[in-house]
Amino acid sequence: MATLKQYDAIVIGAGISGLYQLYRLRELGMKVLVLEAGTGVGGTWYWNRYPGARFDSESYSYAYSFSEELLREWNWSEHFSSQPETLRYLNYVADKFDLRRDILFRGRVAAAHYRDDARSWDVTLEDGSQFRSRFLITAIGPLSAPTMPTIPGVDTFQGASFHTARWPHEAVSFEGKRVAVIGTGATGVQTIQEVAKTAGHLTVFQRTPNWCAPLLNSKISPEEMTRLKAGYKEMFQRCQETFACFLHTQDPRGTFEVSEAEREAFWEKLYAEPGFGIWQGNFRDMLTDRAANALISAFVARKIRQRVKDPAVAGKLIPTNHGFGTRRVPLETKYYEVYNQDNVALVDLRETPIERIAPAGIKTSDAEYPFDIIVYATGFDAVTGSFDRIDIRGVHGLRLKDKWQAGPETYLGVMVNGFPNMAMLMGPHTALGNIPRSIEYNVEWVTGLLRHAQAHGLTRLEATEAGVESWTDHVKALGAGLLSNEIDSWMTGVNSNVAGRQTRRINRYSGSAPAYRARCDAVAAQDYQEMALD
Ligand code: NA7
Repeated sequence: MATLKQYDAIVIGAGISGLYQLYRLRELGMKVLVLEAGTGVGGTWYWNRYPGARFDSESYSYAYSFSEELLREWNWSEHFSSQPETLRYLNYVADKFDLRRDILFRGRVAAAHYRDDARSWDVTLEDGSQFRSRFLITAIGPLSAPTMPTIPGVDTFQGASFHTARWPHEAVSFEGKRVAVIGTGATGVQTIQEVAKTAGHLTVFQRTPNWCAPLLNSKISPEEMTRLKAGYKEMFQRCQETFACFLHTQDPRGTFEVSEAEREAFWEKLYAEPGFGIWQGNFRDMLTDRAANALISAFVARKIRQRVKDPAVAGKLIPTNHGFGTRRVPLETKYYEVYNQDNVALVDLRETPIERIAPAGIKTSDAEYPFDIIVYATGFDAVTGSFDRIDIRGVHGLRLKDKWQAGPETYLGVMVNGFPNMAMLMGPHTALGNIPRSIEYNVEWVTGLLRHAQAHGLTRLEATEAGVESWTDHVKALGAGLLSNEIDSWMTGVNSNVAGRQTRRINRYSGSAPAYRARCDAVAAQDYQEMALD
């Protein structure tokens, strides 16, 4: 063990959070190593190269805000950036701040074990190499453990098949091909509308329709970019003030406080505006009041019926088991119109479930469909899945996966009792929302904690049991009354393809981002007295 390479901090993951954490820890003069499974930086935007992948948040609101110079230098070409451009941006950031020299690529972490005698973490890669570090920071993302469906025969298919989050680096052509897409979440929707443009024939296998709304993306002219840059300060300030750090935030009015005509006009306006406004900027009671939710759902259902020519197909595309906004709203670009195309068919798996994947295609309860390509847009083992993949052990060898068996328990979404010197970025029970905004705050808070440790010679930082209990209770209480917590989705931790993930749990902090920051700021202002520091 004496030969282990020693670091002050090891960060797992070189996505948006890992890159920024490295930048900040360097400022503390720390010796930092970032371990990254991929061959490049970018995390989510490195892995998710599927056709049509792009932001649903405004590009500029999603960018890093910490460097004036970076903000001045980088120009976005579209209001909602595509994956290739976003990946270029993150590479630009890595180059600009010379981050690569502390990143080990192809370094997938298999295990991280805390050793109380050394007050350090021993980190082991899949290839067996080992490192030791005082602090361990997980920057592994809430949506980074892809899950394949547990349909029999998946391995027997003889054509090409891809999970959207493991898309090859080379372009895949759909020209003249018979293509299947399984899954109609935010990823499936983006994939379907893109693949439909060129596929010989596309068959969409839908188990649960989602409520989608128009993205209304457009190009940014150089003049507009100049104007946007001039307004960056106010824009980032607004993101700090809104509920979930988006440019959009709840309308203070209740659904029934306005006349029917006003309501309709408001919804028409939101439906015609780019981005998440219709989800994040709707009436304040939309996600808590059943009658209010039913009304907006009926409005969006009417839109779907207007856009899809065949009423039977439209009917299949309208969700019946959940209301608008209670799952993540996929933003779309002519998604519904895809079903008016001659080369696209929709298979409703509630009527005819998939029985198996066959060597030549997909067999449902009533037909066999031959395919050249199958795309699995089947999602992720969300929030805790990326932790479960790593053998993380704390004091006395306690496994994090076991500790969280009944659901995650954290202190501020950042620390876990029994796992000293480990901090999580975008972990369970932290404020997510517009992710980079939340990431910057998370990173700065963790950096503040480590700065405090440095200044006071502290070598063991741990959340107390009481601190964890109080935060976990708080997060659960915040979730009470939210219609989204009554629905199966990745947000409630349900994944039909993962053992033990069939029941809903509270996976996310659902309070406001400003309230989250106020709570964390208060802890820091009191020198982290709530924690066990030594
Ligand atoms: P999601 O939103 O979890 O969607 C996964 C989709 O795959 C969803 O439509 C599922 O249907 C479907 N699915 C999963 N397993 C199966 C099987 N076995 N058979 C048929 N259909 C299946 O993941 P996304 O990648 O779209 O998006 C995740 C988030 O990433 C997104 O919200 C953004 O925030 C970024 P189901 O609804 O479970 O019936």
